[in-house]
Amino acid sequence: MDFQAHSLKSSDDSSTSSKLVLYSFWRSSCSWRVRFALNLKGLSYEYRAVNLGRREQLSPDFERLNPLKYVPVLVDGPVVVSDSCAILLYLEEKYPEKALLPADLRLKSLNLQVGSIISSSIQPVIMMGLLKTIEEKFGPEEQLPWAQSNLEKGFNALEKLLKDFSGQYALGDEVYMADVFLAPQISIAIENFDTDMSKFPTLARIYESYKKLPEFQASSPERQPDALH
Ligand SMILES: N[C@@H](CCC(=O)N[C@@H](CS)C(=O)NCC(=O)O)C(=O)O
Repeated sequence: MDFQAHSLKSSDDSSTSSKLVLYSFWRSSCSWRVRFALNLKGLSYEYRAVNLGRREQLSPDFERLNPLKYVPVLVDGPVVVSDSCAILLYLEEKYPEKALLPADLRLKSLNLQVGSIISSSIQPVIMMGLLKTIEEKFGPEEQLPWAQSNLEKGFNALEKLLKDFSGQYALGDEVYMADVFLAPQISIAIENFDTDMSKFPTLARIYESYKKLPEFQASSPERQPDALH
């Protein structure tokens, strides 16, 4: 763990190596989005693990990188960006090759809408910290139904939104930013929360396409250096 190296205040630290550094936790879906996008763009990066189980995100050094104390954080030379949405938009501008946002305005806004539904209305209401609070306040048996009902609400909306636009992937036959948000979220819904995907045929179908993508496979939790097998 080395959070110190990037907690420099200087904004003109151009001497810093230009290699991208990603602070990530193997099981974090927000980190997974960024890993998937970096792979799709063919950008190599150094992986720095932040062990959320050991609460390393609360250390003063990490807090200097992200005052909200969440992963992921991306460091690109003097630029430090936290929050997966901000990171993805940063990457899209800085590294426009293999664009994840299409030029067509309608498609672009649908991509942003899918990302926003997942990052604002699904992930925050099923995140580990909140589920722990639910367990403490209402009992362990309340965790799973809470997560499942919130996933179902979000997935119902996504299914309706995407069914007339999807192809091999969420918005046609190209992989876009919507897919970067969807793929980890669907995987987590299935693996961690036993979500019945037969209710969401479009999402279930495109998830089969994601599983075949080498960029997605390489971004999966169990392939990360900090994975506990
Ligand atoms: N909106 C943020 C959310 C980040 C977030 O919730 N990160 C979680 C892991 S997916 C985290 O660091 N949790 C640590 C904690 O709850 O203390 C993003 O998209 O990056």
